Amino acid sequence: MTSTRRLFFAIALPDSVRQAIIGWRAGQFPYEAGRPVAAANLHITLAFLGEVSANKEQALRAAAMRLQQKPFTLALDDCGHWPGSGVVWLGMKRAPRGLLQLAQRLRAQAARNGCYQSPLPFHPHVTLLRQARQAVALPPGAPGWEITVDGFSLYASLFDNGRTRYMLLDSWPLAG
Ligand code: 3AM
Repeated sequence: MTSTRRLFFAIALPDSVRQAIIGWRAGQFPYEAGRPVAAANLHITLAFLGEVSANKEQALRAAAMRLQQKPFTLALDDCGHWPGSGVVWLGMKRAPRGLLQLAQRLRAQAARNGCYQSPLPFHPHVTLLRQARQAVALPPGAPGWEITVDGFSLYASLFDNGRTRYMLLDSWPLAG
């Protein structure tokens, strides 16, 4: 039996922004709104890869290394709720072209390597709360934290002691 890991490509958020987000979140949402995602787990998913074998992981890493793209900035200035998936999220009123391009390239590579990719449109976001299936009073916007994205990362999603934990495996710079 070959072992697999549950992997995804994502943008890591700077520690200062993660801390600012959890401070803001604590003041915006009551306890019963949903289960807060741990500060260490806040990220923007670019491409979910699913259960990946070591061979496939190697191919995906090689593709990530070949990817050439310039850094870009984004502003987390929007907030919303998807009751179906029970997710309250932080996002962007206007996602920068660089972000959409990066995700599109990684998702195309993932699909080429046999990782199923959802046909639903890509909505870049940071998941703030999970299990938020009831109506949630949303703030009118979000403070608009600006982030310079000069790289992207590969994470493994682990489940231990009843908790999901994301382990950073590798990062690649954006330059080109
Ligand atoms: O970035 P967020 O939190 O929205 O929901 C999972 C998380 O997304 C998502 O991948 C990210 C890292 O775990 N995810 C989990 N299973 C998935 C699936 N089958 C999935 N995304 C798409 N298809």
